[in-house]
Order: sequence, then C-alpha cells, then structure tokens
Amino acid sequence: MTKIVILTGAGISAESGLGTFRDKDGIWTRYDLAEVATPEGFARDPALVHEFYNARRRNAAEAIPNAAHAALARLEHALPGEVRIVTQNIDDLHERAGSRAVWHMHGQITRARCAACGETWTAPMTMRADDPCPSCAAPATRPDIVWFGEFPYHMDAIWDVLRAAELFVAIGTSGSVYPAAAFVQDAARAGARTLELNLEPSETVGDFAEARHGPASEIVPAWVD
Ligand code: BJW
Repeated sequence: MTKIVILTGAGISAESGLGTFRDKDGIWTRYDLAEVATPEGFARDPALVHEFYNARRRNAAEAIPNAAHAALARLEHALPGEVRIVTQNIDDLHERAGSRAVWHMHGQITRARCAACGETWTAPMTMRADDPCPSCAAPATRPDIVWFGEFPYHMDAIWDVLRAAELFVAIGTSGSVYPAAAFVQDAARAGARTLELNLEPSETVGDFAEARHGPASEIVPAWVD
C-alpha cells in the first residue's frame, strides 16, 4: 500500500538540462503560455504548438536522468509497493532512472493523442496536426499533454493515495499550478507528514511541516539515503 507520495516538478529535471517554466530564463519567459499551452492556443495555431513540443521532445530524448531521479528509483526498490511518484513533468526521466510507480498528471511528451476520438499512441519525434489518427484517421493529432483549462490525468487515484499517505514530499515545483499546488494541503488534512525539497522556498512552502532547500541532485539523494 502506498505510504509515500512524491510530487515532482520541472526542478527535478533542471540538472538534466531540461528548462523549468517560471525561473529566470524559464520556458514561460520565452513563450507565451496562452499560445502554446492552452486548447485555444492550439486551435489558433497548431503548427506553432507542434513546433514547441517537437523541440521539447528532442530535448527530453537527449536528456539523461540525474542523481535525484536515481535516488527516487532506489527508494521505490527499497520499499516495494510503498512509494508513488506523481509527476507534473512530461519527460520520462523517472522511468529511465528505474522508477515504475509513476503517474504523469500533465501527460507525456512521448505520446500523441487524437483530438477527435481520444486514441493515444507513441509519438513520432516530429508531429504535425494533420498526421492521421491510427484509429479513426482524423487529421487531428495533438501532443498528449494537459494544457491550462484541461483536467489533469489520474486525479481520482491521486486523491486516493493522498488521503492514505503517511508522508507527502514535493520536489522541484514552484507550487503555482493547481490542482498540484493544493496536494500538500490535501495530504496534510488527511494526516500525512509533509516535506518540501526545492532549490528555494516555493509559493506554498508555508503549507509544509518541513523544508530543505538546494539543488535536487544533492538534497534528494541526501533525503533518500
Ligand atoms: C529546482 C532546481 C533544482 C529549479 N533543484 N529545484 C485560479 C486559481 C486556482 C486555479 C486556477 C486559477 N485559474 C486557473 C486555474 C487552474 C490552472 C492553474 O493552476 N493556473 C495557475 C496559473 C493559477 N490549472 C489548470 O488549468 C489545470 N487544470 C485544472 O485546474 O483542471 C480543473 C481542475 C479543478 C480542480 C481539480 C482538478 C482539476 C491544468 C494545468 C496544466 C499545466 N500545464 C503545464 C504545461 C503543460 C505541460 C508541459 O508543457 O510541460 O504544466 S504549465 C507548467 O506548469 C507545466 C508544469 O507541469 C506546471 C508546474 O510547473 P512546475 O513543475 O512547478 O515548474 P516551475 O518552473 O513553476 O517551478 C520549478 C521549481 O523548481 C522552482 O520552484 C525552482 O526553484 C525549482 N528548481 N531548479 C530543485 N536544480
């Protein structure tokens, strides 16, 4: 049974070379999120959105997991069945480090989805909006990503594990995007201990019982080991 729920955000992949969103030089300083991370933006300019995610798919494929991803995989193997990672990240660095109990609440860069019928499939490295769906043939291919205004994946299962958790840990997330930003309150209300591991205090640091600050590649292995 899951006892430890770990929420990860862009900060855990920063030292693997993948950009965060809201830091200095973050992705949202270079792109308008309304244009590339909303269904309305995709409807206006699908080619721009595909260009954005095609570039990020290439970056994610070239990145390698860092010491923080590896430490979480060790934790899962040391405590079989007790650890659940809920990641906001669309990269697959947790899986490539060896973690198996991972839910991607904001989708996966390696997956494509048909906007017409909902079918999902392994994304080619370069996608276009008029690529036909392998199931219904509609030319309505989009990245399998949860954009602003869309409902994140696995929410019922996530709320279940938050209610049952003994420990909730948030790693490398600014605490500025909901519903993930409220998980600490959900877990604390249900009686879990709460710990923030982040480069600097997040927007929700005050909701955590304990916090440790520094680069994920240092503070996550130090916490796990
Ligand atoms: C390091 C480090 C190192 C750096 N070591 N640390 C008003 C109030 C409340 C909610 C809303 C509202 N208006 C709209 C909403 C809802 C909206 C929302 O939250 N908006 C906010 C802007 C206010 N949310 C949604 O629309 C979500 N859906 C939804 O709410 O559905 C309805 C619903 C209601 C109730 C229950 C359930 C559902 C969907 C959100 C989709 C988010 N999508 C994105 C883009 C797609 C994925 C992608 O392209 O990659 O997801 S936005 C972007 O932000 C991305 C991330 O997953 C997400 C979170 O960012 P994250 O990971 O925290 O990154 P940063 O950059 O913010 O922070 C990095 C942190 O790491 C920093 O703190 C650094 O210090 C740290 N760091 N280097 C350790 N080396």
